Amino acid sequence: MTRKKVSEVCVREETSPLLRDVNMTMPPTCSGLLCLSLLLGTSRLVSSVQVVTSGQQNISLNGKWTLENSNGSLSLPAEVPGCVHTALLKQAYIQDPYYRFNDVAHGWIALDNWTYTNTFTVPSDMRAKQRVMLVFEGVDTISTVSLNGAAVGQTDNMFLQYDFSVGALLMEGDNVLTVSLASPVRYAAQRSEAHSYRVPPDCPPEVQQGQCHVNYIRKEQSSFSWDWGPSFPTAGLWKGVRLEAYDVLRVVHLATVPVYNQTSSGWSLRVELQVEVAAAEVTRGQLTLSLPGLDTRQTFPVRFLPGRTRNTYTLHVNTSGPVELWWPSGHGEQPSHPLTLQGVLGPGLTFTADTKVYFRTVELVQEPVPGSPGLSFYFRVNGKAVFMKGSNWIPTHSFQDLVSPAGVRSLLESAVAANMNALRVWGGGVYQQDLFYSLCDELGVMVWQDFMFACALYPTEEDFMDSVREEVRQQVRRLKSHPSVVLWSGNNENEVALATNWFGIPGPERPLYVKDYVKLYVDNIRALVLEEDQSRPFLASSPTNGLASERQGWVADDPYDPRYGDTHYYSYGRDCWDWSAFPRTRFASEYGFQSWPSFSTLQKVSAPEDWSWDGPFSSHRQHHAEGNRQMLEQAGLHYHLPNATDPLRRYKHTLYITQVMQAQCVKAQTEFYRRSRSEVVGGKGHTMGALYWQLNDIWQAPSWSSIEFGGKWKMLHYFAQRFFAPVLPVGFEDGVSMVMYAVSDLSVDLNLTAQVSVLSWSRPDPVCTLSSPATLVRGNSATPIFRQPVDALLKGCGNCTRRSCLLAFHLEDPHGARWGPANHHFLCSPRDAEGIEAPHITAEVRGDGERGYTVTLRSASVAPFVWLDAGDVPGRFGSNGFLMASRSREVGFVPWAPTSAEELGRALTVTSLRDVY
Ligand code: BMA
Repeated sequence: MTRKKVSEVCVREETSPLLRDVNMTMPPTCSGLLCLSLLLGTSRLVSSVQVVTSGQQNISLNGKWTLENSNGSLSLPAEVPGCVHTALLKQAYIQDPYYRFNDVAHGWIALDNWTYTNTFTVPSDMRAKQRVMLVFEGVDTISTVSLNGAAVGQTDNMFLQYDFSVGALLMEGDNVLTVSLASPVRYAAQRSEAHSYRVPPDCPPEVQQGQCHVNYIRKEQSSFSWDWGPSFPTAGLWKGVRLEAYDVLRVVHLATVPVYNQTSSGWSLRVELQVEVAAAEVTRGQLTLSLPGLDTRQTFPVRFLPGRTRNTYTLHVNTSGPVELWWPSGHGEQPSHPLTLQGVLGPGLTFTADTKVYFRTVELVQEPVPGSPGLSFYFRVNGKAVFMKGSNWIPTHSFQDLVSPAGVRSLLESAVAANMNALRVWGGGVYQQDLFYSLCDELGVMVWQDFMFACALYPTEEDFMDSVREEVRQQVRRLKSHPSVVLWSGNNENEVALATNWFGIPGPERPLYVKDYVKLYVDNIRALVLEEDQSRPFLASSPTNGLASERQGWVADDPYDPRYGDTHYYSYGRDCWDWSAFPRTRFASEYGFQSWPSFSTLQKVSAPEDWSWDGPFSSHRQHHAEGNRQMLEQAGLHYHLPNATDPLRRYKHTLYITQVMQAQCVKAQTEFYRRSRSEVVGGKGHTMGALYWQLNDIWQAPSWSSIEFGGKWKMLHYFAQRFFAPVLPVGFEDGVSMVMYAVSDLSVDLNLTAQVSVLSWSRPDPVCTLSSPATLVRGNSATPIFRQPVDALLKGCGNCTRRSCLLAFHLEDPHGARWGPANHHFLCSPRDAEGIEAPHITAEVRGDGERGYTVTLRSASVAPFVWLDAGDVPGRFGSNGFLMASRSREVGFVPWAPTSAEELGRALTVTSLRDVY
């Protein structure tokens, strides 16, 4: 066994100026990433770490509390973790907040103040401990905490864990703990009023039916409403509460960060152990770190100073053998390496920790691009350029206590099933729970992590900044062990809000706001991130020009410049089939189109009188001004709009057509970005990322999501599975020519031909077929593979015209093996197509719970956008929303809950484009 040099660094932590006599620790939900146990004691979780401290005693204060409003007219039991809304719901004081118009009807809840009370006893041996800490893993948001009538402290940031030292206040017998929560809406209004100048926006657009001044409160920004979400300004104890009593020390936090040394080609592991020592003297002992799989082990002395200290140990990894690296999904495996910590701290106090470590490097590459005036913008993982494919993640529920682990897992698995390798945790929501990041580690999902600031300017007075600084420290420490997190990003769209003056700030006042912007994101957030974690890149905003924005004082003239950084691009009015309208960007981190969720999802929160496109429910749920009109206008460019005489049928068809429009629009845009990865045209291109807006929903409403509230895939998600495939044929028209590219995210080179079938709309057999010469398609490239004038192509093929025929194509190697999914190209809008017949598709369901289910479809003619909907039967189809160009087709169905062929058959509906008019 080789012994390597180990270094130890001990840094005394400054107590946050935010709260006196209050220490802050990490939100302690265990993810299994790191499991530390101090033997012979009580187990507890410290930021993904399971800790057992000898002599330490913990009492959970989760469970039943009581809840009262300000005038005492309401008093009810309330579950912790939880919030006022869910407590009221559980006790049947209110109806389902998501039902119909209840978001507005329940608006009074957020205007009142609420007090949570818990009465508990503490054993005498626990009270006798040197220190007893009252730990709140998360308080939403503005509160005063009292124990037995004495003030303990205050909270003002939902994203912090609060630790209060309460030993002296505990009594024999009943102890009464109260948390008095102020109305978040009134608090935000007061803060805004007290501020010496306006910090816009004041209020959200009226269509969102939301609350004002959310930027003044450190709370989920979308909880005051968003353009896809309701206004539920929650209040509550949204994470766990407990007492921790100890005599010697407690572990506050443990993090591991692998560091690669380019010069020596070696790895070291930074192990950070934050401890709190109760005694007035130094606690000494020994710590052994070992990576058994990598033949690496070292013991060294430890000295923990009194108070809270952060101790860093650098373990040099023995690299005589290979270190298996963590890769993003599609680029390799995600191997973890067990790490053991063994500590001995004086007589009787020992601890062990079993954790997982993943090794990978990540860089954000911004360097000159040959033939282009700008800079590149792409992620290099383990030295390899990786095209980021994925979407943006928003809060999965308005009430965080109702977010289930199964729901999080289902969404992440759905992302990977759709060939995504990246998600951006968007800055208007919440830092996700540990489980989210652990699953991303395991699944190979790269996380672009925003800090929680979005679409607004922010105040920068001292108490606000103190709170933000603590938030950044805690969140970075909590998340930095995760290989999935590849980027810290300061905010969502706040650079562009300033640059393009969204809020109408008069010219002379602009410097004041720019100064605030730089103070918040650069002088504070960025500085802290660099101090806490240099193992991954930091970006101040999204969209941004990156280094070019920095050179312009962090606010670029045009942060949307496609030659630098990332872009967000939305255009609802322009024809989305016209790819020339899309920005040829370095990196598309947001773009998208709205659609409505399926009928089965809406039915749960609506009444029959709501089931019409023009009714009050449809406009109530639409929080994006003119959204419903825009969807149908965009759809109307290419499809006949539904015209059934039966109102319910027409309504359902309208929901369907919005999903067709959305899927096809996002497909067109994503294929453009993917095929632009290898070329620079007019100085633009070299696109290395496509993260469409947005993955998931917060409630049952129209939005940009590809997955509905509840987990059901929209048509877009099935499209994403194809348009994000590792190898993909992309077809488009360039001037007079039909062009095809082969896009490959594989590392190997391929020799491929495009196999093209010209189909007639009127019958399911190819009119003719042709193939391109074999072309070398390099790994990680987009390569032109086929080009022919459309006229010539059609002329050589029977009586085909643009209106009567369409193209289907796929990629093949010289051995006839197919690479990637089939694709197709419409030569005219389906609206104008000649010969589309009603396909009269029939469906037959076979199978059982063990083998899964198969749906056999039979069609009389070519049918575009064939949509199978299993209603309320949860699960997903093997393929959906497809072009049916054969007389029969089998489609698999994977149920997510027990069902039967009969049940699935009863629930199943099949719709295709020709069925809606
Ligand atoms: C971007 C996002 C979100 C918004 C979306 C759709 O601005 O960052 O704020 O929901 O576009 O409008």
